[in-house]
Amino acid sequence: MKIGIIGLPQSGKTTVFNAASGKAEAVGDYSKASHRAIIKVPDARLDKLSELVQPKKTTFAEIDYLDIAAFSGKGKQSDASSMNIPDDLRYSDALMVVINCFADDCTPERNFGLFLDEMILSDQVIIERNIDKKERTAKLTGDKSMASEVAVLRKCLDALENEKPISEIELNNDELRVLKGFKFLSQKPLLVVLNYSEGDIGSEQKWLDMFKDKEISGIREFVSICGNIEMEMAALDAEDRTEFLADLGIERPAMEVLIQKSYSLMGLISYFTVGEPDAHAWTIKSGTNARKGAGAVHSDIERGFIRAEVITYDDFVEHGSTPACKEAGKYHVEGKEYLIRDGDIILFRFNV
Ligand SMILES: Nc1nc2c(ncn2[C@@H]2O[C@H](COP(=O)(O)OP(=O)(O)OP(=O)(O)O)[C@@H](O)[C@H]2O)c(=O)[nH]1
Ligand SMILES: [Mg+2]
Repeated sequence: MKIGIIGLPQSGKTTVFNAASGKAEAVGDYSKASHRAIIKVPDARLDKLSELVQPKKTTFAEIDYLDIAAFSGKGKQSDASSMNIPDDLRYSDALMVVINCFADDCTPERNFGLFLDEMILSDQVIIERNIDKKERTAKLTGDKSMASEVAVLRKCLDALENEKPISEIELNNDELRVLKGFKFLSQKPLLVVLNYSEGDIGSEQKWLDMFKDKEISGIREFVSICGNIEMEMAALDAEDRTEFLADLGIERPAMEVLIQKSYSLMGLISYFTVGEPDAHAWTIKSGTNARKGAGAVHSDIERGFIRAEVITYDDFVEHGSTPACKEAGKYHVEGKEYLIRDGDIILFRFNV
């Protein structure tokens, strides 16, 4: 899963990137440098399965964090064509936007508005260009599908012109298919990180309250962290980290909070495959059926899907192994329409 960390200059993007990844990139140097880190998603269930099965290898889910300086903060005055939006950002599954809530003279609501404006503007420029092109082609060729694509783009353009991101438009599956290739920024789920100062530890709720009415479940969610402290803590090992944060009155490290929030924002769950060579966590959207979910492991398994053999996590831990679960009648054979649940342990049978 790819998450792009973005925001206005000097909002603390690299600080939050360090807090999320445990890296130690330079902050406060106005360099606007981009960074990348692939982190493992901690999962106590996979630790436990690995302990029981003793596989050769244990593979955790991964998050690919990209820290990218893409926005100017000039809002509508900026020239969108000069906006530097790297492809990496367009290919992100979600965006984490960092808002400065730490400076004495910070203006979080205004900055959030500026950021939304730029995101909307960048999509608007792409849509306008494409509508022109597609309309001309549709006229020349009489291509009906092209004309319906134009209609979908117009629907989006209307919303954008009214300052509404694409993520907030109701779109059916056909319409979503038309938009897929464009990788619009304002269509991506947004995790807004309110980056507050050390002095606000304990009273950080005020920042969340400030944005309470802007939260849209599954589309745009908010979380508050103290970037500076979390960055220092992320450099420690896990045990010391939890202890130090508890002393400060911070319940869970940002590293964990950001992962958990990203999963819930995108409606993601994990299932596991366990075997002698490898115990492996796979990430899928909640509500995915067994056949489609098998595609996380390999497209061949999805294509040649025969059945899924499923054990729940609790049953596996209780009985300790696949044969023991079979004996206890805790081994379920499911068809392609079975909806995978969080924590399922699955063996796919397939034929290609
Ligand atoms: N007090 C305080 N300062 C912070 C916090 N987070 C970031 N800063 C400061 O804000 C400045 C910018 O931080 P960076 O993380 O470099 O910001 P950035 O968004 O990556 O900056 P650019 O990449 O140049 O756009 C630094 O001087 C940080 O120390 C925080 O939680 N508390
Ligand atoms: Mg930076």
